[in-house]
Amino acid sequence: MYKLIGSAKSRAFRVMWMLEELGETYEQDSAAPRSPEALAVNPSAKVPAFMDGDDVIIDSVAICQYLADKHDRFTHKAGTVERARQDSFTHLALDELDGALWWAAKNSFVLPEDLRSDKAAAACEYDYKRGLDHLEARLGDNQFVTGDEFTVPDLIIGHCMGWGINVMKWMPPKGPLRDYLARVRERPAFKAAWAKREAS
Ligand SMILES: N[C@@H](CCC(=O)N[C@@H](CS)C(=O)NCC(=O)O)C(=O)O
Repeated sequence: MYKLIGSAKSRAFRVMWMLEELGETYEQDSAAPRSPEALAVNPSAKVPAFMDGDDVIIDSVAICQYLADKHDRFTHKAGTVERARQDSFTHLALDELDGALWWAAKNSFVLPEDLRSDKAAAACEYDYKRGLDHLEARLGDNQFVTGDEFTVPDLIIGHCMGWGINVMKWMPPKGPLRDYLARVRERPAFKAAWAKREAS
């Protein structure tokens, strides 16, 4: 049995979505970030963490990629050029989207108040939108980032863009990027995970 530690309103949602894609059952402890439950499995007390039996894996992307590799779905094989291209989209999602979203969040409610900057939100929005431009250029006419197949970075990008729209009100431009996001979020597994999030 898999166990996910972290609430649906955190990056644990990415893992919930991946588990729905795979049709795997799991137990969930909706532990908050920095809670004693999170600290028990992760020295930084960040969530999500994930347990496969007695083994603990930390970090949403590491967990999603682990599950994709283990079940041989939603990923290209390690050691192929396709996988390198796939991983490069995962890093685009982390560097250019998650990074900007997280720095804005840190300056809004995570960092101690005296270390927050008023200009951070505007700088992060600027940087995030550059990231979207790069994504749009690299996506081209593809259905999903690596072609016709949905892979791990589509899930991470889909989560980040949802966070951008719902929390920060950073809208993607109309056209290919919005169509891409709609395609990613139309997936039954996304909808099932979202329903669990809303019920939580
Ligand atoms: N790269 C990590 C980031 C984990 C992370 O920062 N999670 C947030 C909640 S979404 C957290 O636990 N924050 C608490 C903190 O920063 O102290 C991942 O993707 O899992």
